[in-house]
Amino acid sequence: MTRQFLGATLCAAACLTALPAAAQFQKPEDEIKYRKAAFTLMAAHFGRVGAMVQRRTPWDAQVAAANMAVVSAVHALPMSAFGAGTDKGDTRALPAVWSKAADFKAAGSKMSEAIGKLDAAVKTGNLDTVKAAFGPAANTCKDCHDNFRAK
Ligand code: ASC
Repeated sequence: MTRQFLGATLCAAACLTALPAAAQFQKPEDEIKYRKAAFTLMAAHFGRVGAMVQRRTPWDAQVAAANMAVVSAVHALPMSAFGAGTDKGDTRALPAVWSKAADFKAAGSKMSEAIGKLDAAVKTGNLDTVKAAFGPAANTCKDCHDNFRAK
């Protein structure tokens, strides 16, 4: 094994372990577009579960699970798209995202945890179980909107 190959292999392994789907961005505006697209997907699919929880659409465990699968796959992606230079432009992200970076990260972890619990609840197929986990998950969305997003 050449040293170059070994180096490349170790780097690939380390990078993949750190963040499996980390996107690379050419320009700050690409990064802003990316995170907004991810939030749009989350809102659409989370909203479909919410509609069932609020009885606006009929409860369907399979449909709920399919929607939560999208939320679970996408929810962590925006957190890696608030890099340097993406505080300006077509964004409502408040300066607190960067000035209170630890709080922002903690809010993201809280969201992740609540989404995980909601995903598990949806997999039980029981609407009451889903109802109990939905509110806490929605509140983590709201917390971030209140503290880190302009109105
Ligand atoms: C949603 C959605 C959000 C959250 C938030 C909860 O369905 O799109 O951003 O719930 O409104 O307060």
